[in-house]
Amino acid sequence: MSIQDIAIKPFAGQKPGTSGLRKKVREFQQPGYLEAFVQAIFDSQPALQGGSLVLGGDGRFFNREAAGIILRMAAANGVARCIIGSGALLSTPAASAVIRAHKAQGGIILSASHNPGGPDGDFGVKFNSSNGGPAAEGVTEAIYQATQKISHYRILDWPLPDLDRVGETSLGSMRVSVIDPVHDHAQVLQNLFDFDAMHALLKGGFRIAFDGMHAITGPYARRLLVELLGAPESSLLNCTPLPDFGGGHPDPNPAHAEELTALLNGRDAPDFGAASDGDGDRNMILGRNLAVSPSDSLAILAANAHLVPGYKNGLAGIARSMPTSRAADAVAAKLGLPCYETPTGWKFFGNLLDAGRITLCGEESYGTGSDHVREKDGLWAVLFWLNILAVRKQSVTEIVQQHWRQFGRHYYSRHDYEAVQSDIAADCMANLTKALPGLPGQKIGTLAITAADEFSYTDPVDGSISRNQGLRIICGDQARIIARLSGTGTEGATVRLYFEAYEPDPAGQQDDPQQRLAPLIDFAESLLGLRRQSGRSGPDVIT
Ligand code: VG1
Ligand code: CO
Repeated sequence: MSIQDIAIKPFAGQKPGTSGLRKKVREFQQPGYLEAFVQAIFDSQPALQGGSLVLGGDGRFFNREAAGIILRMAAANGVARCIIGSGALLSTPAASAVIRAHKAQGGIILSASHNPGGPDGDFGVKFNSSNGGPAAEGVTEAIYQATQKISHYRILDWPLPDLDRVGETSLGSMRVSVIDPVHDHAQVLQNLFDFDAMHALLKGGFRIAFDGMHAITGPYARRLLVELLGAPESSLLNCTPLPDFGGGHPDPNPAHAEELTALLNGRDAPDFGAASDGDGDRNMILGRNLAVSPSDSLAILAANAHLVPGYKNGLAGIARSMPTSRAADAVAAKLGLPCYETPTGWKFFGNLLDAGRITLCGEESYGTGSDHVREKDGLWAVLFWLNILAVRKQSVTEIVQQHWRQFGRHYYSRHDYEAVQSDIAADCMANLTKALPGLPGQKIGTLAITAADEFSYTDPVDGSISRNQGLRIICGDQARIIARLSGTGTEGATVRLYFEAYEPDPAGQQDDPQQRLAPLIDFAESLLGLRRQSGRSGPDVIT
């Protein structure tokens, strides 16, 4: 058994983005590429030496090989114990739960989340800190700095233990605990929700459909929904994890979860539908003929949290990412709760959660979560909805429409222009940036623009400042347009445009969102020139 010190060049890969380092599988497979990034984690996080590291991924192509390399590197870098999900699997929220349950010093999650997998698809590596959450910006920066001066990586030259059998084993002097990937996470969820009430709901004939999109959530959904809540096995769609996700795009939205959406819109539809993404942190909630907007979902969970055992004593506060609609703000105002607006990406919720300032948080990109872990959590949201449905005994549609009547409706849509030529995307964003100072006072139809700026965020807990977090055009409480560049794409640039319009009057709440938002959509194009310059007739994905 020997520790090898292998020479490598400083890392030329780009900085980690919104959620870890995400690249094509082929880039990660280049000799020394994964190793350089992982060595930079060990070099910049000294607490891992002599400490515990959690490891697991979403099962995509290259997951197992990467886990093997990281295990052997962990052993060579002095990690005392590695806790790994059997089969090298862990969903992102489960990894967060495991880090917290075992008081580990950190975790490495192998996932490119909702990006497609397979040999031609994407791979990713995320580092989570000891609170269970995504590395804060300072930690990411330290890892990045370490990649720039790296000269060697350390790896143990020794065969791996059996990672498929749950139990204690070792690799060199490192203890290896192979755990059931579902157990710790299921335990946390069982402490939050009324499983008896949900069991009774399903027993009473309430039908559900859960789409695992051939990604990591299959085993989690089977344990929670079938084994613990008694849903029939037929409620599970695409719940066998596959390395290429069955060729699909594991992004739970009506565009990519077509099969489930068609099921809920068809004859004899189930009462409730849900889907999760590649790594299990996102959720989409469907009723019959209704896709709940993720921004509305956050607001509805907040307004109904008192019905759920884990939140019955009330919420400390709510946070949403800046592009997420202000539906949650309306609920916070009604409940007298603080409401925080953070930049896109879950890492910005971490300090607020750790400081006890918020209990619930969410993003427009189908992410919702709470202080139970430090990641967004797909199955948590599914159970939260089922618990509310079990108590209120109404349909998803009734609950959503009643919410709009009470709080007003925030029409919402996100338009994604994917893999745009980088210089064109930059040019369009520059057009908008230039226009911003002249916008206040102008009108979009009847809406008066009250402010236009580039969003920057000062963390209320540690005072750190994050600039360039998106361009905003604000029409008071009435409407907003937001534009930002994605930090998770792996080809060209992805431009995201977000549109929101508020309608307090119940008589005006039944329109189609695209129609209602059309003046905002046209106005954005007039400033950006994105369709014109990219030669596209419209967005690639509308959610
Ligand atoms: C996207 C979403 C963002 C989310 C991030 C990671 O980032 O917009 O809300 O936090 O993905 O989600 P971007 O920079 O492409 O807009 V996941 O499910 O990849 O961990
Ligand atoms: Co994800």
